[in-house]
Amino acid sequence: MDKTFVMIKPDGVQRNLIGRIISRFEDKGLRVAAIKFLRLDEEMARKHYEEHVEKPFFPGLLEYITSGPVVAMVLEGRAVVEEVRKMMGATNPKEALPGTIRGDFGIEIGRNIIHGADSPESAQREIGIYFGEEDLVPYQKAEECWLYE
Ligand code: D4T
Repeated sequence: MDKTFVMIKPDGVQRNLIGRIISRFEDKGLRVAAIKFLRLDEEMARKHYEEHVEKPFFPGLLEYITSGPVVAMVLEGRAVVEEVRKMMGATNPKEALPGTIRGDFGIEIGRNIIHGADSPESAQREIGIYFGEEDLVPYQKAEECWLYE
């Protein structure tokens, strides 16, 4: 099964969206393979956003992402990277369509509620930042024969 990395950001936690966001993924038929509640320190945030450290928005992003606890998780499913990106909506909630997580719950880019890996390669890298091999629990759900042909 394909894997992706997803994080409910500090605003998602503060705004009581953990349950509703995870429910959307469960409703879609995606499987939680690992989950962790934690607060990022500066070192982790720099590692996570290594491609953005030189960008002008990075100081604000760093302050935001370390400002409170987050929920980090690994989700599994067929083409899960792409499916989760569709469900999250555009990076800027202003442009995200209704029906997407950012479109339904967010207003500004600096408070965009959720992160999801943008490719299988990024997913693998990001999973490695937050989880060890032993944290990923392999299992099957009974409903899978009704989700996949
Ligand atoms: P993340 O990585 O948070 O899922 O967002 P995306 O993958 O959808 O978007 P991204 O990597 O381009 O941006 C990372 C992160 O930086 C914030 N950001 C981005 C910002 O505050 N201002 C900006 O102008 C941009 C481009 C939002 C997401």
